[in-house]
Amino acid sequence: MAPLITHLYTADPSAHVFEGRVFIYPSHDRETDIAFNDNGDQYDMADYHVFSTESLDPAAPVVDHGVVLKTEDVPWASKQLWAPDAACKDGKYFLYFPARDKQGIFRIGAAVGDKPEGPFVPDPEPIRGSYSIDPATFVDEDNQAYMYFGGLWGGQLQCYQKGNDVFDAEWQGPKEPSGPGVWALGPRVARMSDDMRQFAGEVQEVVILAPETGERILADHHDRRFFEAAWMHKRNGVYYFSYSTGDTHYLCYATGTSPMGPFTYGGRILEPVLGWTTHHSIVEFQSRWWLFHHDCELSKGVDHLRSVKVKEIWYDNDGRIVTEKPE
Ligand code: FUB
Repeated sequence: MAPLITHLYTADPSAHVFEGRVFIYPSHDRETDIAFNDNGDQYDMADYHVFSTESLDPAAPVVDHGVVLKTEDVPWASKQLWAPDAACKDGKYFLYFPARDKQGIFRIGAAVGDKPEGPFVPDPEPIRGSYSIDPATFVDEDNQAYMYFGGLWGGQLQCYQKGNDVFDAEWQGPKEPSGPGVWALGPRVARMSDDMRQFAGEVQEVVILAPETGERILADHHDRRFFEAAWMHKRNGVYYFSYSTGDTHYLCYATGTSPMGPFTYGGRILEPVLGWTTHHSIVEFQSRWWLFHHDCELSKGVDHLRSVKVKEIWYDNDGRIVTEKPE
């Protein structure tokens, strides 16, 4: 299957339907001479483009709306504009993005615009109480918005085991909890304020349960534990929380009856693609469900030079997502 965008390297696609079109908010990958490591330093992105299309027919053109935000625009950011997301509420559009602050700690910023294609004006400070990476926003049917976030290793989620306000530098790098009976770290969720620019309540850990035991997924179960790339979608009243398992390279999902969780592991959405990372979004468009994701086929396997793709996904009669193979 051909990438959607070939004139740039793009990754981590967050897709939304705004104003009848599909808008894609991806990372913009670029060449770098930074040595590869398991901290992800080579993922050294410096700006965001927004893309849109009126059709997911493979022949339909995808419009590049150009640069909508860059590192220099963000007073608190130093580098590494990683996976973004966007939301619309009350006629305003919001771009959410992680970046390292001047101390090298990942925070999440909000930028505001009047149109889905931007431009977006960043707030001067990151969202208070935000940390780690990969924000994913979800506006529920009652208009309450939520932000899910977090990522292990280079994403620094493991540095907050002592609390939301305590960054434990000892845990920096490609580290995570392990050992018999140790629970996996969960992603984080917070309700958003009405103006969508701050958290409205406490940041909470999202609990993902193993269906066999009803207990939390264990840290050593790398084929199931949350690593990064949170996403939320709702179908037939069921909340689907989906994510990447990182070093085992699966996209998985878990379901629940509340946007705050708990969620019960449901299975795999996508088997491993070419490239280390896998990251996605799921959106309904014209009554069909679509998986946006990335792989490294265009760059012939260079892990940090990725390309966005889209494929249709299906659910069985019990609401289980049918596992897809990369194409
Ligand atoms: O693109 C940089 C990072 O790689 C993202 O934040 C992760 O989800 C992984 O895709």
